[in-house]
Amino acid sequence: MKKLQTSRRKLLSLAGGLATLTACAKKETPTELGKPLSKYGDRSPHETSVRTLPPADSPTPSTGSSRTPLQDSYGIITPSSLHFERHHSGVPDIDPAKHQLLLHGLVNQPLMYTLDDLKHFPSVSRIHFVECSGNGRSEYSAALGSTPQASHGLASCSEWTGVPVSALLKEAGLHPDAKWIIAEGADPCHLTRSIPIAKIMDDALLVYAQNGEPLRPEQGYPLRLLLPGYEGNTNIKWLRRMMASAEPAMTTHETAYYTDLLPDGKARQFSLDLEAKSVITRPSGGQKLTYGPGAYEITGLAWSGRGKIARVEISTDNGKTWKDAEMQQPVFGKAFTRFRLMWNWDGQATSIRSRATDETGYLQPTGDELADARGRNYGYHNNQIKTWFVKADGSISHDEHV
Ligand SMILES: Nc1nc2c(c(=O)[nH]1)N[C@H]1C(S)=C(S)[C@@H](COP(=O)(O)O)O[C@H]1N2
Ligand SMILES: [Mo]
Repeated sequence: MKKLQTSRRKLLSLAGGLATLTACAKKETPTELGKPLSKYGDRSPHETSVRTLPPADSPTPSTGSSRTPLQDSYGIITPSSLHFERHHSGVPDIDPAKHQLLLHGLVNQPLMYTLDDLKHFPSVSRIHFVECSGNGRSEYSAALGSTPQASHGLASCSEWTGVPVSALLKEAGLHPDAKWIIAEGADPCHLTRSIPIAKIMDDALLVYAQNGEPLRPEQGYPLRLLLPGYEGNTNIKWLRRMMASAEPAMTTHETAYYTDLLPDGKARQFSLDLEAKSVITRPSGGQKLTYGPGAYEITGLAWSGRGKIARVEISTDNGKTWKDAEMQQPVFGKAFTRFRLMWNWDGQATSIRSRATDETGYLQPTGDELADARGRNYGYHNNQIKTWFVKADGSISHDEHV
């Protein structure tokens, strides 16, 4: 910040500026004009925040994930162009006019829906996060995530528009023996997951729009299953089939993957609800407190798959004491919640961290608490408290020693 001086000379030049503006308004002095109107907007060329990609020489470029730059985000909505991606066999190119959804199995009347059929139903719009169960995996290992993007970037939050799945099931007539819905994607790997019927009837949505426009191809265009608060993998993109069944299908993605090996050697299956989590996004790893000792806003994101965030606390003294952060209102259930707290940095080395409590009373665990319960299995569903280390020179790192 530069200090501005109000001198007589400044005031005179200000007056000169005003005269020029008035002249411009009168079109007396044609100057170089700006760019004309455009049909579809783009961000300023000065903005460079992007998703991180796997190495360019990956032998399997159609599988993998890209991460949202959470450290650059404002508020709670992720721009669609920066929503994280996780594809198991690439993004299919689907013609919405030809796409259909089959609903069959334990129903009285199997049905086939076009996109137009689905848009004919009363619609709902809801704000929810999507998070991959692999998000936070870095925190199990010694190579901790060095920025919010690296540690927590497999999570994003959008406004989704579509139809409650329950509306379709009412139309098809669900058989009393139906306890699961087996949902299948139209991508080459036909990703398939079994979803408990209670979840489907509670708040499952078939979404065709994201942040006010049709879904992005990367997010499942033209149709996706959106299961608020459930692990990302179950949110089947490019959805083409739902089969009502008495039993889960035991597919690859609910047996070989996305299960949690526990310390006693058994594996936990169907870890569907994502537990409360938070991360400070600014100031965070890779950034610097460039204004020296003084006041800084600490801000970040918290979310829970079990409902609303009830409280976010921040510690700026290595976890010794905690202060309540302010939460941006309104707070939505199973959505990103933006939190903020003013902090007066005294110029000493310290560490900062946040912890979230959700409306069920569940408190985000420390790394040690998580390891006691689950072991250090380098697997999925890591929601431990994330710490950023601040050095006396103001630089911030994910690691005390770096
Ligand atoms: N059909 C299909 N659905 C899918 C996937 C996929 O590869 N194919 N990936 C899943 C995984 S593992 C995650 S984490 C989320 C990612 O959603 P996004 O790419 O919109 O962020 O979609 C899920 N749904
Ligand atoms: Mo995932």
